[in-house]
Amino acid sequence: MEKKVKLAKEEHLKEASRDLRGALIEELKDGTPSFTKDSYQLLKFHGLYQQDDRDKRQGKNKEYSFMVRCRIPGGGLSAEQYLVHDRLADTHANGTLRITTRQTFQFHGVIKQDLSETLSAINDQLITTMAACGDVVRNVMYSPIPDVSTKQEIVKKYANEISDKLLPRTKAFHDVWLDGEKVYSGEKEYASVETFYGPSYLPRKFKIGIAEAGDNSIDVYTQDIGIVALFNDSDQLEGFNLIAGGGLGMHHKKSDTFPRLGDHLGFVTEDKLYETVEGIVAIQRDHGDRTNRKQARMKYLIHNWGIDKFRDVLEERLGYELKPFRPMPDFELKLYHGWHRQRNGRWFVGLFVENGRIKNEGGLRLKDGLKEIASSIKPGIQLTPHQDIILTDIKEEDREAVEDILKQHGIPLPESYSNTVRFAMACPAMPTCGLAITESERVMPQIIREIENEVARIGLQDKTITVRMTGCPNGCARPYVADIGFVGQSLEKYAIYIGGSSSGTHMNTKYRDLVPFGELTNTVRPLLEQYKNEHKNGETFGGFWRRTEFPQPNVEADAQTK
Ligand code: SRM
Ligand code: SF4
Repeated sequence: MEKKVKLAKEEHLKEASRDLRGALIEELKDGTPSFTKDSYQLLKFHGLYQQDDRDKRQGKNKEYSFMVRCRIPGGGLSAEQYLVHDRLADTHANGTLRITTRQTFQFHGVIKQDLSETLSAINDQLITTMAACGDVVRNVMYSPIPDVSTKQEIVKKYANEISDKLLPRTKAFHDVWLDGEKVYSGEKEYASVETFYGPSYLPRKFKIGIAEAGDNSIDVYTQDIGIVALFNDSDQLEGFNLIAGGGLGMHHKKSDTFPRLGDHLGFVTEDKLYETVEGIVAIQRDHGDRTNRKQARMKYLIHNWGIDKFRDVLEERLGYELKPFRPMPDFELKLYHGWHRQRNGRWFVGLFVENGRIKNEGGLRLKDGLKEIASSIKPGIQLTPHQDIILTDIKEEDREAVEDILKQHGIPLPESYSNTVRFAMACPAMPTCGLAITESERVMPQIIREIENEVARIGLQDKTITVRMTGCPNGCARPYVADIGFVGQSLEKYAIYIGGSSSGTHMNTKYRDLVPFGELTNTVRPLLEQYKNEHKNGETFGGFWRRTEFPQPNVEADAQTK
């Protein structure tokens, strides 16, 4: 007898939702500040998370608002599109724009009544929020190298193609947010229009990124599918190496959940890229775990099957064999900060945005400065996977004006920040993220400056030591590939991970559990000192700690701090 499979409840919800409509139209108009639990799940596919300000919680009373996430493949947008985001941040959100680790914008604090206006204003700019979240292929990333070579155009072209082709076909977004008239609840039969995804979409979120060989800014090994574009010496495209099965989310107490780097799957030429990518997503669609969402990412399928079986199943589905994975140049984490000349003679300038938050605070009026540059100079805008912004296509004669506007708004060029600060990232966490256990973005400026002081005192300021913090183990700022990762574990306490690599090829390992916030710098200080004294020539901090045994904890001192 065939064993009955008990699907996760979200599977039934997706299937019954008539391609992601559910009761969204009715609930949008019901005069309440929030949506029901079922609609909350469907909203994600539309790029929305129902949140509440956790600073303002009083017992069970919550002040609801929404996080709105855009889908901007590779983070490229025009000055006009930028200005609409800038305006909406003030009129409908909390006055800030948040650049995410997947190269897009998030708004926080949008109230239910303003959702339709916000989404239609974004939509008018030919940007969607559809499929920015949910169990689908999300924002496709690519190396954000502005127009310095033909390589960039190729990477961009394929990222856009993959993003467009794997966008859900449903018109639900239009019906709910732009039209709002049609009500489907009376309809008995509904035939899904999702020819690829089907009515239940994917078992879980799915992430794809394309890197240019040698550039690991997208953390290519952490993607469900990491694609590496390979070029010959004359900058002609040879094809793509495929890496599959990366993903970082985990739970502190569930050992069957873990972060994982992708495996080398094979090489394809450009004519086969899309078909192969679609084949991989289809395997996850058909074989991914739909019974347990904690095991539903493709990384667990690949972990359980092994990459060889996965490749066999893929090749059988495709009807052709993948070529062997090709050797690649070493990866490097590139930030593209400062001024650089483009191929067309124009300039781009990469600016540091602390933890991705574009805002005005004290003397640093980043939001106003960027707005003025976007209005008067009209550069291209490129968001980066490191939560930064690059202004592109600036004419030689406009460079001075850009510099003047930056100065007038107290915006320093990235050179005036230390390596420690520039290479740090933190996720939003409190007060908006419902899953946060600890603070992250709000406390990172303090902790990173403490570490910056230590790094300078010890004499390591010329080294690149990446520090990343998250408010829970889900890994949104990719802390498990950082040299030093701080991961929220319990109230104001963090697990510390040491030994990742900015080239993305190594994960770190846990060094300490439950370190109080106030002890984070003290706990990593001896590791910085030992690295300074004992590392070999050219060895990175992460590399040193991967070959060196961690010092034993000082049990007495630890007991006093916990
Ligand atoms: Fe994330 C959930 C923020 C990149 C793994 N992530 C969330 C939510 C939506 C919380 C929730 O589900 O209620 C967070 C919203 C917080 C807020 O208030 O804004 C959130 N994730 C973010 C962003 C904004 C962090 C940032 O600092 O920029 C990033 C938005 C990316 C985007 O534009 O699409 C973000 N999240 C990531 C990454 C990094 C990446 O994709 O390169 C990861 C690790 C890679 C991966 O997916 O494995 C990541 N986020 C998660 C997970 C764990 C998934 C898992 O497999 O277990 C969750 C929780 C979940 O899905 O259940 C999550
Ligand atoms: Fe929220 Fe955790 Fe992601 Fe941080 S890592 S944004 S706390 S889900």
